[in-house]
Amino acid sequence: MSQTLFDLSGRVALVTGSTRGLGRAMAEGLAAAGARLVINGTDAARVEAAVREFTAAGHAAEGAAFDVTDEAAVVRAFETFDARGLAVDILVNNAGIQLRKPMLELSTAEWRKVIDTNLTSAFVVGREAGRRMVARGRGKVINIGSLTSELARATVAPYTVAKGGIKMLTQAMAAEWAAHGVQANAIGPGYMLTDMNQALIDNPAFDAWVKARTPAKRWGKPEELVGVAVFLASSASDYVNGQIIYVDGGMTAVL
Ligand code: GCO
Repeated sequence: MSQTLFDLSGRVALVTGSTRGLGRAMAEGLAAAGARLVINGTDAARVEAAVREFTAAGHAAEGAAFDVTDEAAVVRAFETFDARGLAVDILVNNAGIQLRKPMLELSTAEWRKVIDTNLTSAFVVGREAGRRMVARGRGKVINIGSLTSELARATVAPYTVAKGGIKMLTQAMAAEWAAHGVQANAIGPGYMLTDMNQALIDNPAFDAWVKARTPAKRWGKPEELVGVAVFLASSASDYVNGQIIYVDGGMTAVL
């Protein structure tokens, strides 16, 4: 099997929300596989710091600080890429937030903020990247789902609905773009050791529940998403479309 299948040399990858957590780990993995990285986040200083760290590690990287929920900023960012001749070959729609509160206590504004950040943004950024990929006849979109793309958990309703939507958005992208050489797929991380989950990790009852409920009997590490991310970003997945791959220690497979 030729290594070039997984080689991302000459490809440009934009990972939204890639200054830390899962986004950072996937960005580092795509860079190690040869891709030029466009690091994104809302905090320009944090983005520049990450770019310096990638460059110091010998990776090709640049920053694009924009808020994925700000449509005008997203459109401007892609126009800037066009003006600079930067073709985004790989898009990882990773940016997201969590909000844990029972639905009966949730305001509509809170609901909308989670849906906008975790779902609508994947459509808006996906549309701008997809438009250019379709025109070029090739491209890769990787949307970040969740266990909650399949299963609900109390207190995280808008996140669950958004991640369920991510699964179907991925299939919708495949339905419309596959014929134009674009592969849209998703990754469903399980319970990963990230800042977003720190409150759960630090909660002994929740920690014990995750370790008991997960067939692998442990939390996942962000870098354990890299293999699937590189596969879905590379030629190795050229006939894979509209799929979601769970990296969850078996949690969605076993009762
Ligand atoms: C939660 C967690 C989860 C994880 C992840 C699991 O509150 O249950 O935040 O949603 O972050 O999405 O797949």
